[in-house]
Amino acid sequence: MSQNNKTLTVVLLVVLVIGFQCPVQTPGRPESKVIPNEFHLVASENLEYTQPSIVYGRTDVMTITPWLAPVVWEGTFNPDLLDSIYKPKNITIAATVFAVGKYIRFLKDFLETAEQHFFVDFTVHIYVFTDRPKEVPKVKMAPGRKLEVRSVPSSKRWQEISARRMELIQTLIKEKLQDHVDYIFCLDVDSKFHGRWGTESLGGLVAVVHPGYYRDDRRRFPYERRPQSKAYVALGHGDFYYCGGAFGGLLQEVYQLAKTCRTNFEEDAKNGIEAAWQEESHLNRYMWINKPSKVLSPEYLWQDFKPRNPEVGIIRFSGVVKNYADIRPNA
Ligand code: UD2
Repeated sequence: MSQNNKTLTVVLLVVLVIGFQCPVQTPGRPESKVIPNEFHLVASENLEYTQPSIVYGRTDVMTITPWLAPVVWEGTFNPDLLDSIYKPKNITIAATVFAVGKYIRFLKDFLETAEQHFFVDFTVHIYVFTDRPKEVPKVKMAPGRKLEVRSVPSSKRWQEISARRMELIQTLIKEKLQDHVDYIFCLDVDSKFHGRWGTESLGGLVAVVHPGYYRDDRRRFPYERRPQSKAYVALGHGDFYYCGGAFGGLLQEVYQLAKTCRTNFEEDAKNGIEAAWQEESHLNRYMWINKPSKVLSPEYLWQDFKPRNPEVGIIRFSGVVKNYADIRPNA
């Protein structure tokens, strides 16, 4: 080996060693906020908590998926332990909610109950998308929590309002959140919080199992069944049926999801097709291929008109009963 080659080899080795020691950083983000947030779980040595059992646990429900993602139910986690792990990380959680047209009437309850139950004592930024900014209610928020209103045009079709959310979420992440938000949840406005929704829900890509179909055979799931749609899932495929009304995770993961669902939705539109349940169908196709790293049980999005099933320990977030004919711009 020539002297020049030796020098080159040494330089390459030094670069490699330094490269392995430094965490991979997203441009423009401080080092403390990089992905280790998700993987490096440091507990305090002073915290006392109930001994976890390796042999006893919930047996009435699935608590881990076949791809080894946790399924979060009441009784599967210790909230104090999780909070003590995530608190020092100083994370910021964003939430998006759309209140277009008459759906503005649901916003007050959503915001007030979020104050009581959604990531209490954490830094939370709520982004409200509406065509009626003047009607956004004033809700007192705790220190560290804030609300931002973003104007969007009204629409004559509810399907369009629901489906355009992916595009607006993608743009919000790209233009506004990249540098200061760690996790994001995208939630339906016609819902209220009734119980804790906190650090146990954090994960890379987070999906919520739909309360309406979780006991059904997957052939009965309302996936998009036409092969010409980009949301297509064939009979006999799929894992769970997930909600369009609640999903989230790390910013980068939700960005990918929103971008893919938006592109696929637009491609379908060009071909004159609208998936059975708009963005919910595209989300279900995405989550089938890109498995969520954490699955939230239907405790995280119940429906008020349904009596609580015995396996649901607590209803944390639930859709209110609504008269579609009265609130939607079209039938
Ligand atoms: C389901 C999903 C919803 C969406 C929809 C299919 C759940 C609980 N809900 O609910 O997320 O996937 O199917 O398109 O999984 N919106 C407005 N103004 C309107 C209409 C809708 O702001 O005029 C927003 C609002 O945030 C609402 C959301 O879009 O919560 C979904 O619309 P929806 O509640 O009417 O849809 P729904 O009940 O069929």
